[in-house]
Amino acid sequence: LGRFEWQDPFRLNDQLHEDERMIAASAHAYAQEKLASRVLEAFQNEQTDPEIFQEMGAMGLLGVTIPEAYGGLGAGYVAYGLIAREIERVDSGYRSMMSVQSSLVMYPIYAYGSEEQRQKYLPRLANGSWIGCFGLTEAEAGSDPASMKTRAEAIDGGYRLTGSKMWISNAPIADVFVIWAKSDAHGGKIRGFVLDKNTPGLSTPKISNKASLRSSITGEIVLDGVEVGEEALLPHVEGLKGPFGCLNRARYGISWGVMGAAEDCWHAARQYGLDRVQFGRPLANTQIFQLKLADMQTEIALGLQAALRVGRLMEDGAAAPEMISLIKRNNCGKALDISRAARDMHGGNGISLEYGVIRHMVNLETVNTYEGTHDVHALILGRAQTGLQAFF
Ligand code: TGC
Ligand code: FAD
Repeated sequence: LGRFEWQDPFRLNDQLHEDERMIAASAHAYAQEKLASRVLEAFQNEQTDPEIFQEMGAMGLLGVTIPEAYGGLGAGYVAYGLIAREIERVDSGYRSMMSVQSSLVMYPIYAYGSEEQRQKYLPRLANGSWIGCFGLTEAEAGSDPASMKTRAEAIDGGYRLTGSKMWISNAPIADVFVIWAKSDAHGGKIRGFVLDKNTPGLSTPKISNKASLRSSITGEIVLDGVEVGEEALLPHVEGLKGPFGCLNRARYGISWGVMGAAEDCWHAARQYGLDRVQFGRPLANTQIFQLKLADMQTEIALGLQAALRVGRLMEDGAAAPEMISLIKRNNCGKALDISRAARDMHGGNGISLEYGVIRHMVNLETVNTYEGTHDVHALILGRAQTGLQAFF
């Protein structure tokens, strides 16, 4: 008979390569030693510590799938997912900072950029001395990015960008801006541009008073006639498949990350149930409590196994975007359910930030929404199985 480990029912750990286990262990140690100690204050004060990028860079946690020649680790997508899981075990906001930098800024510069752009940006983004952000969403174009209004008009030797982006992670502290705009010079097609901070006309007001993801700074990007040279254009992609190619990677990482947050809620609820006595016995000695723990264990084990499967397919170049929609949607939804159940199982203590579960719960509301909402991913899966477009 095989052994059963309650924390790892399908023995995911045994399915990893040795180098993946080492990367996960070092991400775990960093997250528990350096991030867990500051998350409560960061969340309470809605403060993002930019030094975290340099710390993550020093640990080799940024852009791990990018080749070593550009400062990455040349690691696979499972390693990337394992890092996301360990960081989000502490807080979704910290994982957000990492995944924007890795999947939404370093990836497009690597995949769509010129050699000059790669050399200029990737090493500094990998070591965290530069912080990146990704501007796709606009106030009037969220789930429907094709309706964006931001424009790039051709000028002598380059482009003038006008428009504004909304809800952009890292924007107020960013050094590097990947901006998606409709380019008049390219028949109105969506093109990517890489902008540096301090370019005249570029400003990044902070969005305050978020009740969710408070450890990760969010802002607008206002482009008031920002003029850039030809060298700012990402030359190797056009159309929505540019930003979606990045989103595939970030959504995949999220499917691992949210399982880390869910595991933290599950483990906390289990321990709370073992420690807390009511009616003369531990809460964990009641059927309803055990039912909830069994549901959490089941969904997390299945969710991690699915993420591992898609990760291996990505490494083989065989993952379809719909697979990523399936795991992003399901793992986010299940993590949100688990965090709500864990909050309930902590009783009154569950509403205190001291216990962490309500922080995960409100964070996961954002994660369920960004990178394609739960319902938008349902429509992607519905379209794939009916052939019918139900977005409009
Ligand atoms: P549609 O007609 O479906 O596609 C247009 C073009 O894009 C291509 N494409 C993809 N390519 C690669 N990967 C994918 N996943 C792709 N999905 C679509 C497609 O092949 C087509 O190419 P071409 O060459 O034929 O033109 O486009 P649509 O306008 O009907 O899109 C519909 C929909 C709803 C699926 C899509 O717009 C969508 O996914 N909306 C959600 C928007 C979203 O995810 N926004 C995320 C913003 S970034 C963010 O949230 C970062 S948070 C980060 C953090 O803090 O962690
Ligand atoms: P809407 O698109 O207006 O959706 C509102 C509701 O309507 C949702 O329930 C949705 O599922 C539903 N809906 C929409 N269309 C349909 C339809 N056709 N049929 C049925 N229901 C539908 N964006 C970036 O570009 N870069 C970032 O770094 C970034 N970071 C973010 C950080 C945070 C904290 C947040 C909250 C958002 C971030 N986003 C970012 C934006 C995020 O991707 C969008 O919020 C998301 O795509 C949803 O868009 P929306 O908010 O405009 O909602």
